[in-house]
Amino acid sequence: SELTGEVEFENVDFGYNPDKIVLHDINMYAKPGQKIAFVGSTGAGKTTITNLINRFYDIQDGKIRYDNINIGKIRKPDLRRSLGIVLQDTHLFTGTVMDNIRYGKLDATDEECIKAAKLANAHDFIKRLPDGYNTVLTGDGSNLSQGQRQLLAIARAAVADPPALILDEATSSIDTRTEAMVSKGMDALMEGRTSFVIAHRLSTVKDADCIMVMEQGRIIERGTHDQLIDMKGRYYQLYTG
Ligand code: M5T
Ligand code: MG
Repeated sequence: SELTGEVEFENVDFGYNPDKIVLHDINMYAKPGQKIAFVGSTGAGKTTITNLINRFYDIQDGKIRYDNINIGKIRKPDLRRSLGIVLQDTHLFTGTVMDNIRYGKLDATDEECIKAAKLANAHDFIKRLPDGYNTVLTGDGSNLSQGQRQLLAIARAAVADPPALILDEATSSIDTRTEAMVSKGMDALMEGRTSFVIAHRLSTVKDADCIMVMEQGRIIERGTHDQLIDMKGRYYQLYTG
C-alpha cells in the first residue's frame, strides 16, 4: 500500500438511517503512526466511528480523507482493504493455523506468516500446538482459547502490514498472563502504524497520542491522559470511577 496512515474527519455527520443521525460533527486528525483511542459509555458511537474509518458506510455530510484523498462518498475497496482490523471476535475458518494467518495477505509465504506470528507474540503458543503451524482449526476456533484466537488475529493483521489499524479491545475475561501476551502483541503491531483503539479498560489508553471521549455521538473531550485528567471533566470521572 502507498498510504501513510494519515486519516482525517472533517465535520462528519452520520446515521445508519439518514433520519436518525448518530454521529454529530466529528472532527479528528491522525498523523501517520499515531495512536488514537476512543472511550465513552455504551452507545456513544465508538464502533460507529471505526465503521466509518473502514468506509463500511457512506456519510451524510462532511469529509473523510486518507492522505488528503477525500473518500467521503465514494467506495474505494482498495483503500478500505488497506486497513487492518483486529476485532473482538476473530473470524477463523476450518484450515491450518498457517492458512488462517495467511488470510491477511493471500500471497504471503510461510516465512512471512511465521514472521508475523512472531511479531504478534503468537509463535510460542503455535509451536506448542499438536501440529504447530499445520494444526487444523475448527471453523469457530473452538479448539483455541479466546486469548489464542486474539493472538492469531494480531498475526493475521501483521501479515497484511497495513498503514492503519483498528483495534477493538476484548471485554471478555482472559487470564492475566494471556492478556499480557495479547497486549504485547498489539503494541508490536501498532508500532509505526496509525492505530484507532476502542478501549474497554482505561489503563490501556493511557499512552495514546489522543484520547477521544465520546458521548451521544459527539466527541466531548480530547487530549492526552494527563491533559484530560487535569481537565477534571468526563474522562476524569470515568477514570476515577
Ligand atoms: C451508536 C446505533 C446504536 C447507537 C449508535 C454499530 C451500530 C450502531 N447503531 C446502529 O443503529 N447500527 C449499528 O450497526 O448507533 O452505537 P455504537 O457506535 O455501537 O456505540 P459504542 O460502540 O460506543 O457502544 P458500545 O456498547 O460498544 O460501548 O444508538 O444503536
Ligand atoms: Mg462498540
